[in-house]
Amino acid sequence: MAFESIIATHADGVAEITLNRPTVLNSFTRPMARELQEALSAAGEDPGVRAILITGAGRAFCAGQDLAEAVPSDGPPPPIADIVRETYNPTITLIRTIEKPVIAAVNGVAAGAGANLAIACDLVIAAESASFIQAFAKIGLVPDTAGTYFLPRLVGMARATALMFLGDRVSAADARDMGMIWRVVPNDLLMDTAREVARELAQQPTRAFGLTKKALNASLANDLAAQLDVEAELQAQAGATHDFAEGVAAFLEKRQPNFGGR
Ligand code: T3D
Repeated sequence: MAFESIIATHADGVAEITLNRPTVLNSFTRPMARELQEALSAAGEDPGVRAILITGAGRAFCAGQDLAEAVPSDGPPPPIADIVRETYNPTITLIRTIEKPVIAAVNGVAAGAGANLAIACDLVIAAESASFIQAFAKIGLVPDTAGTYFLPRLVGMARATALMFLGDRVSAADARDMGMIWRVVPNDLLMDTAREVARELAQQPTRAFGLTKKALNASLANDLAAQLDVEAELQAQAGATHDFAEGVAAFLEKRQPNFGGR
């Protein structure tokens, strides 16, 4: 697929998507969002893709909304709710509903919608020099891109509120220590590490991962009884997969499983 604002490649069962507007720190325009959504949908539907990796070109991961698009110098601004509904909401919905692991490799600053795009991914690996900024209040906006959903659940209400009110830059190490992200690695190891994790996940039971995502999504809202029901229902589906049969056979035969993702 030919894109202008992203780069999309595919190797070893991993779709890699690079936000590619480095001169403006990969900030989001509506065309870039449409391309990202197209690439995510294609990766979600392609049975040859079993893990998805999102990163940024240049020194940033993503600086959120392109403010020149949001407030153009030569005309009226587009309705802000339309930007949120067209750019961010479908992107987050895709990331959370694609039944495959989605990994963010955060190579630099992730601000505003860029920070919340990262933390909506299943696994977040950041370079040591990366940082996360809830930049919205600094320009008089409310956090969007599901930040008000995920951040309090990841770091707790007290920290989420302070981060959103103060807009402080959080280092990768602090983000890891407060539970916002999974892992921090030296800058020069970021992409190798992220690709290795993605390739490893792409060899694993993809259907079980997809069902695990469903269970985790449901757990964010369910009470215990409802969640136990969800687990029983999803386990029935996992138990009917080829990968379950293969995993048990491999265990009993004392060999490594060869999961096909089915
Ligand atoms: O419609 C709506 O707005 C609703 C949707 C909202 C979602 C949101 O994401 S709102 C939050 C938008 N993002 C921000 O407010 C962050 C703005 N950027 C920054 O605060 C800083 O750039 C950073 C802290 C991220 C990085 O700072 P620094 O010093 O490393 O880089 P810089 O010099 O500020 O930026 C480098 C270039 O990128 C610069 O352009 P220039 O001077 O070289 O021509 C800068 O203008 C450009 N840039 C950075 N962020 C954006 C941007 N251009 C457009 N939009 C941006 N968000």
